[in-house]
Amino acid sequence: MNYNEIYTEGDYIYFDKNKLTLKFISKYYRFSSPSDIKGIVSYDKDINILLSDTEEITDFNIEFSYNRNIKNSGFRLKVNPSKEVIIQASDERGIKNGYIAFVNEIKKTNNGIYVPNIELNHEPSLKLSGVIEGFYGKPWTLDERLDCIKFIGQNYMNTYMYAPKNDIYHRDRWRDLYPDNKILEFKKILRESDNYHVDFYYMIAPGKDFNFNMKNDYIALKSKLKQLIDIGINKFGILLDDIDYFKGAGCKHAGLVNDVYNFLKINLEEFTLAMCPTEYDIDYDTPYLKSLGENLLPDVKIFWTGNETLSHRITKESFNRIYSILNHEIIIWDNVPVNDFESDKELLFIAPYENRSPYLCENHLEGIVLNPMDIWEVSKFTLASFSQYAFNANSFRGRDDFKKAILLVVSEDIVEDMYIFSQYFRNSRVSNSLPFYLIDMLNKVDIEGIDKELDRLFNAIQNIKNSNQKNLLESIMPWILQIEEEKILWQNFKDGYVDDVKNKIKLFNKSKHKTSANIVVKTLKNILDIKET
Ligand code: LTM
Repeated sequence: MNYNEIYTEGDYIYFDKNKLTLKFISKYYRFSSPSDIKGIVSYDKDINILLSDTEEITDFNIEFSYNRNIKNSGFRLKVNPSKEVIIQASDERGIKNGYIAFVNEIKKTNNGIYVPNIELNHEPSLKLSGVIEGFYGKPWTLDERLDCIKFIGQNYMNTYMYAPKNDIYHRDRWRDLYPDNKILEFKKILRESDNYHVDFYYMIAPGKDFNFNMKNDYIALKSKLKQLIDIGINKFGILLDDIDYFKGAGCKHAGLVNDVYNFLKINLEEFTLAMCPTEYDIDYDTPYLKSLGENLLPDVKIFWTGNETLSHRITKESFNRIYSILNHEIIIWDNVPVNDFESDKELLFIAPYENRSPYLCENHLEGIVLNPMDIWEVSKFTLASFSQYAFNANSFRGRDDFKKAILLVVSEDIVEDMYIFSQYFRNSRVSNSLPFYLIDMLNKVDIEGIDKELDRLFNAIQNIKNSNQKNLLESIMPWILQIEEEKILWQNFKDGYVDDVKNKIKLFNKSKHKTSANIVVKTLKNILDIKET
């Protein structure tokens, strides 16, 4: 990760062993113990944090202290030659972030452990960053959600929003209370969120059939929210996207959300409320947005997806326009890397976070959450890239930094292979669907080049298959099989079975798993002059 400020002081401190001990000194909470600061004790199993009254001689003292001036869960970290680690922050999440930064700066080798004398000062660019599970399709499993929360917390992000369109209790049957087994799942999710300093938001989408004239619907909505308040949730969202609406809806929608706001105020000491308007993907003024902005209570945050549903780019100018219309803090609901739209379902998006201005972070942006694919394992890549943006938007270069992002997801030995693989799965909604070198190869119909390229891709796939990334491999397997079919097709072409290839290629159009690059089919159609059907 790129820190705002980093100073190194000479050499590393070397330890001829593979475990470190730290003595815990807290000026943050008096009389506390390491386990009072969630997420630090378990973060690295090779580091043991002992109580301040330990008799043992430790490798370092680690001191946590409060500094009210540090923003966005940032931190100051100093490792002194006198074997003292000092971490300052203004909240516990910042303390945890500082500790993660410390561990990440340590180098472990077969010979021992090297700890740098270093000073880091950092404040993340985004106040709120993470995921909104808000796609159409099969909702994630509990395990996937827990893994996502861990991933968010361990990569300096802080928010997970629950909004799966196909959870019937979230949208179609929003009036119905959750059954016990689902409540139990929420409790587990809350516990995990707490462990990783992640804020959990529960979203409800009553808009498909909410009757604004029926008192009972207002009551049903509050009863549902009360069920969730009772298990400890205090961050909510009312989603009114993808519904039919009517003239005057802006005022009615504001009224409904305000009513929920007042209800939360009575029931909770502290809470956050966000809402997604029906017009969430434009940056020009409308009667709906004017009325919504004017009538909505000032504390309510509003979702916006950019100036399109699947925004190709999000600029500062566009953001400023929508802010001046809504006059409320905005959370960008960024529809990447989601692939639930039309034929995107056939694709995977393994691409960097791109085409978003670094200047969005200024002023009235509350934060950004990404809407992922229903395949969690594969969504990690764009999320990892986004975490670099959220951490330091000014220094972020999505494509150039993508290998580093991949390293946040897979082990070092297959980073290069995964990078090669990812070139075939660019997100065409946001960027070009092919890297330039492939565009050039296709333009020149460079058969030899394509041949070499396919070998490179196959070699990468083989290495990924041989790695121990079981969940990832399972998730991408249908696309790997498709690429293997394409390789056979290519070989048939090279062996001269032209008629056979012409027949088979039609089947490829119907395949449910495609790559954005699709180089074999594109090239063969070009060479064999096969028209699109
Ligand atoms: O984007 C929003 C606010 N709503 C829906 C999402 O649920 C859906 O996943 C995306 C992408 O298709 N489009 C939407 O309109």
